[in-house]
Amino acid sequence: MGKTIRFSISIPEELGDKLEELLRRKGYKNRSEAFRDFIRASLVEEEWKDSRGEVVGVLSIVYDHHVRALSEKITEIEHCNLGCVVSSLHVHLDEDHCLEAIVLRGEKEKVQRISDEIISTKGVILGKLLAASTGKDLA
Ligand code: NI
Repeated sequence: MGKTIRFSISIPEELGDKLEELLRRKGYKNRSEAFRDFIRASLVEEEWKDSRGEVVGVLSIVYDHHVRALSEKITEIEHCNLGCVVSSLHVHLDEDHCLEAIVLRGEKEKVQRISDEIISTKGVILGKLLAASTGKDLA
């Protein structure tokens, strides 16, 4: 980590009260840590808006493993995109349902396309792509 800088900011009192309440609810011990996280979250948001760069996403899906050939279809999509699928975690939730967390890394459009392909597969009940980061441009 580089040099640390200090600066002060001015905000309306009401907003300050809301900020304190938010930090308390989220369990932040100090404002600096919260602001570091807020800034990083904005940087990741920007990273995902730029389609040229490399992104990392975590796709979580819940599906019914009784749906015919679904597990095989998901595995097939993963195998067809080896360069982009970094890892996956499988959890047997109950007798019927499975959860998978799939880490995707690559060009945003490709990560999005793979994610959409998996989510839209018949039998996938819930799918959500979390915008993570390579961490490269985050201090
Ligand atoms: Ni399972």
